[in-house]
Amino acid sequence: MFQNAIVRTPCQAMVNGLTEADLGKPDFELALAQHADYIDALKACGLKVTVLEALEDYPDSCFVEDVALLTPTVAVLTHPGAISRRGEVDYISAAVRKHYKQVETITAPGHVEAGDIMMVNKHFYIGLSARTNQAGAAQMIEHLQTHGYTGSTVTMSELLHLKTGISYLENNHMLTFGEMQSHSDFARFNQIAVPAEEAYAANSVWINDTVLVPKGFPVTADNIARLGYEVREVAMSEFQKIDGGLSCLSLRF
Ligand code: CIR
Repeated sequence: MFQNAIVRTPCQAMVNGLTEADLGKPDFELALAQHADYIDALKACGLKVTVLEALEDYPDSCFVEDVALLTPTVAVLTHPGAISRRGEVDYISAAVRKHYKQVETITAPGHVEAGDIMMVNKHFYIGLSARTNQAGAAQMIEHLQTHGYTGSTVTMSELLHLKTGISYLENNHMLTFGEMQSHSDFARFNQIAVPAEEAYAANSVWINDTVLVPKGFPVTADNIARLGYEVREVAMSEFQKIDGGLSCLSLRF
């Protein structure tokens, strides 16, 4: 069960966030409203939410999930592959250190963005992407092993981050999209296949037996509800325009 979450208010510069999506520029006011609703959803799941201030110098800084990995006992500050995002790490550090005594770091030439990391019980799957390299993954696995966890790398070629295409919903259930559906690493899980037209919903988040699902993907929402979970939809259109998924907007621990 999770008790806490950390989020960061989107800055006005978020309209210029990194993106490969061809969906136009975000509407900043609508993004703020969607972010507020996201915070409400976290609170409805029973989490105490720390809201950090906007960082105007870092357009993508609302995607806090990428700059730290939080486990039950240790936090690891990452070293993002995206150069424009590296400075975000210093700003998340203080908030993380308030909650964790044990804090490790990833250093160059290692790159890690924690959107590439999926926790399944005490094991962490680490996607090798344009943002997370082998050196970074190796450092991460070493830190995890020091603290009693295990880690392994996952090859991938089509997705921005590992969790863009896969989400663990606990109880052996896993949402999978595209290349993740035929990946041997995940064959043993009960896979809920996300159809191509709902690809964005492959990034959904289990929080204390509620699953947050982006709004507008009814097939996936229904499939998750059928597993017995409470489903809460959250409008994410403005974050989707800059390639941000539901999980990226918070650190949960
Ligand atoms: C980026 O490209 O870094 C941001 N525009 C989106 C980051 C989304 N984070 C994630 O999927 N974990």
